[in-house]
Amino acid sequence: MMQDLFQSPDYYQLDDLLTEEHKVVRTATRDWVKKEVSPIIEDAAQKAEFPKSIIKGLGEIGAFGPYIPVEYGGAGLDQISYGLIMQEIERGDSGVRSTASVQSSLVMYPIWKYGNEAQRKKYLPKLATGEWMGSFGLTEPDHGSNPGGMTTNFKDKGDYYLLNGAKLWISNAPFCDVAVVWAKNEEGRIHGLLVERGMEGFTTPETHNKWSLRASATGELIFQDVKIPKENLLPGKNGLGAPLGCLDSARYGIAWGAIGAAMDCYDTALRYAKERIQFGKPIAAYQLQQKKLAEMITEITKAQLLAYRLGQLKNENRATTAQISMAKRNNVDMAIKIAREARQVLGAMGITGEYSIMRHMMNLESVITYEGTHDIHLLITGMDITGISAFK
Ligand code: TGC
Ligand code: FAD
Repeated sequence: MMQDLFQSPDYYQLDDLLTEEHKVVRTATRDWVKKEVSPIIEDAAQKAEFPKSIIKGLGEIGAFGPYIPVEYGGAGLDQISYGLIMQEIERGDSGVRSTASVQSSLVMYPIWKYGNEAQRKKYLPKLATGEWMGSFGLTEPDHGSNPGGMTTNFKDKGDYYLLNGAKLWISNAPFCDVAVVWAKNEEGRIHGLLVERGMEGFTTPETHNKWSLRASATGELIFQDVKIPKENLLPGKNGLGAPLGCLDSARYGIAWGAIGAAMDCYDTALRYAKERIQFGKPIAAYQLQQKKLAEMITEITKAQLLAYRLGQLKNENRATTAQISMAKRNNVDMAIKIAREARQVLGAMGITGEYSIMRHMMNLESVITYEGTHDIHLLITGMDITGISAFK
């Protein structure tokens, strides 16, 4: 079993900026990850299985809906606490953070923001404990970066809606109890529908043979003439802006989460470099290895500052989509580069499951693709600063 020796880097004394509540939340999550995730995650990834045994614990530490009000079962925390929880969970594994992100920002968030009171009361408390698990269906086989082109659709049949179509690459799909599904009505307007497991014509086959996010279950959502009760439509917002609003919240969490993965790679590489002797000296004594480690801690520190400031703006409801997009892009790119460098510091040992680095590196290939690819985020910044969309 892998021993978790993680020590968190804090080169610019960012802890001074955190409140006592932030630190308590972070410590509780870090301790839980060391106890419940680190001992099992390598095995789960090797077997390509999502470890369902941790769902209850994720609910208990407040990882499902950290910022959702307490009256709906959430933890009622601020955005920086939410970020710190995502950082600590992704320090363990991006796939586990994915499960928490999807549940919180892509399932609970739209029900909280766009749902009515009956929907909030029915779904949110059960989602907060993990008694029910959710998924978010936006991407389709032919519409990934361009979700506005989706073809999944529903027709008003008087007593119910009839849903047809398919979603692909959906985290948590194979075991979700409820899916937030984005589909077009007969006028071509996008709406969110709550589709529950057991509804006739709704299936969720798992996607196999992934080399990335192996400890997270990914699948399809297939709808063949599914009858959706009318009370399952989210009434509060429609149009592409509705799912994109959820992505703002999830991308913010990823900007923090990626720091966790990078910290784990850096910390592992630093410890290894100080212990590994070659040519009579620890490899940490050689300039080329020091350059790698010095660049890693510099990039982590810059990413921490970006995430912290974004958290302040989020707390004040002032963070823009473009600011969130920049942090997601920068921090995931930073993490994937650190993972690649850190793996080299470990030489051959770096390719084994004895250390977490290769798993982080492979996971981050999904993280740099989902929630908007690196290129799409570059174009979002490009559009923001020039005023010209280069998407179409
Ligand atoms: P565009 O014309 O820019 O916008 C369409 C309408 O939406 C409005 N809008 C927003 N509203 C609220 N919040 C936002 N963040 C918004 N961004 C845009 C916009 O004002 C407009 O409104 P209206 O009234 O004028 O119609 O849309 P576009 O078709 O040009 O596309 C823009 C683009 C490419 C940036 C966008 O579609 C995009 O972000 N594409 C990337 C797709 C993506 O990120 N998919 C993620 C799927 S979910 C996922 O990956 C989960 S992984 C989770 C895990 O496991 O952790
Ligand atoms: P494409 O859109 O086909 O893009 C292919 C390439 O073309 C990319 O490099 C892209 O940057 C580039 N490209 C596309 N358009 C442009 C352009 N206009 N200009 C320049 N370059 C462009 N989706 C969900 O809805 N829910 C989920 O829970 C979910 N979970 C996921 C889990 C995993 C493990 C993965 C891998 C994906 C998940 N996704 C999910 C889907 C994810 O959001 C999409 O994969 C992503 O949005 C990219 O879409 P695509 O894969 O179809 O790539």
